[in-house]
Amino acid sequence: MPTVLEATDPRVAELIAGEEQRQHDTLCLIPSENHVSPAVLAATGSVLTNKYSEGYPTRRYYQGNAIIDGVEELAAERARDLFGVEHANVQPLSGAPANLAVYAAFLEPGDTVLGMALDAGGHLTHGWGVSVTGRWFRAVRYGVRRDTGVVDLDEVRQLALRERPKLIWCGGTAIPRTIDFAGFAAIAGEVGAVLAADVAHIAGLIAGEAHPSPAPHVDVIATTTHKTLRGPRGAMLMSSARHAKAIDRAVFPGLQGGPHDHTTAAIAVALHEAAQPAFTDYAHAIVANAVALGEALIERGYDLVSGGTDNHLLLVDLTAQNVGGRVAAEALERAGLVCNYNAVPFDPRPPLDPSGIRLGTPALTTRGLTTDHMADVARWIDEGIRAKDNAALERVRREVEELAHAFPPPR
Ligand code: DSN
Repeated sequence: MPTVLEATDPRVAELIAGEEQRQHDTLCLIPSENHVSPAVLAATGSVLTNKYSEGYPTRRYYQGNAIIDGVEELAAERARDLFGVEHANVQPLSGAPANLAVYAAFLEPGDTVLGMALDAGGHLTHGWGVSVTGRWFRAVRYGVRRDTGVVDLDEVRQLALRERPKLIWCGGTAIPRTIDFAGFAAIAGEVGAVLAADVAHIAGLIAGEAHPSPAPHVDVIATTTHKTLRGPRGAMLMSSARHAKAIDRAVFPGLQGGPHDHTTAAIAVALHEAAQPAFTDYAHAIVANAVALGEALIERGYDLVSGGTDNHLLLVDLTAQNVGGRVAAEALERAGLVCNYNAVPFDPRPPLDPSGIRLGTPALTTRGLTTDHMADVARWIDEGIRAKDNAALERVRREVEELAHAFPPPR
């Protein structure tokens, strides 16, 4: 009996089935991806996608929103409880729009923003030149120290004192070490800047108490909901009550129209799951797996930016292997190990063919892999990168697939 999608649109049904099979057969090492639960998937695929609800609960521009109000209030309440904040806006459509809303809430075009450089581990929206955040605002960037690969708060402070930013970002997309929110807060306080923490990568670790929380230290917490938090593709902005109005007005009507209510429901489900004791175990297991994977790679001669990891992510510098990150990532994909090529700090190579790959353990951990499996994962990465021909990659792929089938994604 064909499913309704197979009967209506066999081509799309086939593409979705193909993607499901790909996820089933391979191991996802992309640190910003995960496998959601069947409950999150069910909410995402619900009739809530049919509704328009511009505005906020009890203040909508469309009738018929009593139930949607309940969904949004529940999601916001769960976010406040889980992250210990006074205000949560669950409407941002994804990470980049959420971050743009932070600018809209606190800055005027031309104001100065201080963020981590993309090629040091920051995010496009923290003021990188090709993003509107780097074109419409005066962006100043900090990086990491060449000798440690870690953010130097003295450098951040000097820059902040010199440039007097109105907004400072901490957090990013390729930061393998603990973020010192209190240290950033001291600097922001000294120069009177708004401090925003982009915790998209580590939100699940914060929820599971495997990374310190920014909540006591920062003005705004911006996060996506689909990485370590293991929810649908969406985002949230959280703050003290003092900033609630500015943030809400920036999201709607400042930047967005109607929120994606099916996503809001799925965020509520993910937050409920993240509030369970088992999620704390999950968050700590992610970190334990990343540390074990890092140690196994170091034993095999790989250089890790900053020498290791405190979180879910490893940034591997392949200079010593004399292999470009892109070639390595493509070879690993043929071996069933899906990662992304990534610049390393002070990378002499171009962004489309950088020196590194970025690895993460959230998705592996969701499948149930433990530290006992990480030596094999490191060996496969090493064999995939060193493979001389397709036959060698195929040998690795078969071993990867065997483990992947023994630990399927949740269904
Ligand atoms: N979310 C980023 C990542 O880390 O993959 C890209 O925007």
